[in-house]
Amino acid sequence: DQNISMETISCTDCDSHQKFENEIVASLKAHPKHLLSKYFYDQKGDVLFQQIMNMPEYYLTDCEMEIFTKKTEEIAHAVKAFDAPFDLVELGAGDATKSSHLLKYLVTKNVDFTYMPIDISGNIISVLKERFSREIPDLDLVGLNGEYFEMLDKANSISSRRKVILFLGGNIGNMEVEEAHQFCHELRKKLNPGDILLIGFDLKKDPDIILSAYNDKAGITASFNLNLLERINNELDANFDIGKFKHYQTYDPLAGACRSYLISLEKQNVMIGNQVIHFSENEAVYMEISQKYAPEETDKMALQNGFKPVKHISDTKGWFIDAIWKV
Ligand code: AVJ
Repeated sequence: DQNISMETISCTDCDSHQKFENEIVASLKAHPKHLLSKYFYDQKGDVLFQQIMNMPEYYLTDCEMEIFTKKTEEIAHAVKAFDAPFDLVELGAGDATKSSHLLKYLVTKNVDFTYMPIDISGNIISVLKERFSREIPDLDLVGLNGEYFEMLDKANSISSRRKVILFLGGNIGNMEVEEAHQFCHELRKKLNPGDILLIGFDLKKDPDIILSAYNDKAGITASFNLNLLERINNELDANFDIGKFKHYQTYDPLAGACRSYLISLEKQNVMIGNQVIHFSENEAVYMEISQKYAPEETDKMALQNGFKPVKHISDTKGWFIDAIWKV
């Protein structure tokens, strides 16, 4: 990589084949069987997720896109972008379509900042760097390829500037509520007074609207879930027959929990390397939670974990909020 203002730092073991294998085998030997949704994002998974974001049913991206396009200036002021030079760290940046609006705005306003996208997918980081080197050539960018906290430590070690953290897309929804609290607590410990978190929450709403977003007619979400079995076949010498599993989605309006499963259509054995995993007929593999929140619940989450909730920036439908939390 020639461009020093666009380097990428990779973690030591995020691409570790061994860690992937250990976690996959352990989660399929656990009771109940489950898989970790962070592993959805290989090259094909990245493409499928982009297709999900483009589906008419998947309102989350549209809502947050509306916030980032129509309320760019409000966001910039809320994160105190004009006060002093800072690092803009994005957790799970993906293709950064939403944040690109903020980035372009800040570059246009000559704000002194470094954009530090963190993503577990090395593939998406290189896609992003390639695109931004053309679209926002004046952007100072350091790609961080790895898991959130390890890479946040990296970000703190290479720069002591004030941090503004972006955690968009309702990514926090991929944690159980208890885990999300734990996550915010850990995140708070890595931040300093003056730092700001902008965190996206998908809100509780008409259950039919939520369920359709994860149970699309075209079956893209199904392919997205099934793709992890293909990834395991490709990377771990496994022999899942993808046709012998179906995607099953639920939404519990009381808990706000939207969950996906893969159901084994028959009694079967699957090999992963030399390990046998037995599935009974109709056995479920729990894949992912997409947790929905009430606005008050997000304020409580902030307060209980050492943040001060400052404001909610919402779309016009009131379906999604980007919450501003101060340290
Ligand atoms: C990446 C967590 C925002 O849970 O809505 C979309 C992932 N999974 N469809 C979500 C996802 C199935 C998505 N997030």
